[in-house]
Amino acid sequence: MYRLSATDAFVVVDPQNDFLPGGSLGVPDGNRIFEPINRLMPLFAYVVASRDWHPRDHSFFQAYGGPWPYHCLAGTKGAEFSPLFHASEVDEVVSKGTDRATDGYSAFAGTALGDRLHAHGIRRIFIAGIATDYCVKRTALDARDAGFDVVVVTDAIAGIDASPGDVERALDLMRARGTGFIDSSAIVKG
Ligand code: VGL
Ligand code: ZN
Repeated sequence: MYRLSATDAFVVVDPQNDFLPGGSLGVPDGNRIFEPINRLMPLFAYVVASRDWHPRDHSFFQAYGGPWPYHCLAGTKGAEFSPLFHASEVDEVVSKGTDRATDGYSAFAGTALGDRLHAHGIRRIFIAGIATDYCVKRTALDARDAGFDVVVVTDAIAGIDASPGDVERALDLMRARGTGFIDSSAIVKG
């Protein structure tokens, strides 16, 4: 059981149309994350949502030799938060992958998020969102490196698993770096 306090923040990674069914990089069962995410957001004093926000000439797109189809082009419908996501609960939106050379997997790399959370007195971060094996993983690892305690909400994440086992390996790596895991039902308001 985790009892929340003012030093806890909730970081929701990339709840965007392109990562959900119908999107260009849609995770088939992605929409199931919204019930726990929407239920948890009001319990936190500080809520962050990251968004993948790429220029069209991003070097990680297949058109430029990268691994990904076009997705989350800045300002497009695919980059918008899902209508299933209660975006009015968000205190801070962090855009990432905004320059063509950065993969943008982490909500911390090349953003002010770490400094801003430290400035807010945040010590522990709960993480949910998409995709477990990319942006959730990188965000959790960078949060650990930035000195935060990190807890991943297991029923509020969804993965791509392009190579079967990617999600399992991502969970193992996060665990090895000191990330905790919890079901949303065990998180309660302080
Ligand atoms: C992501 C692939 C490419 C993610 C972003 O949000 O996990 N995955 N860009
Ligand atoms: Zn991306």
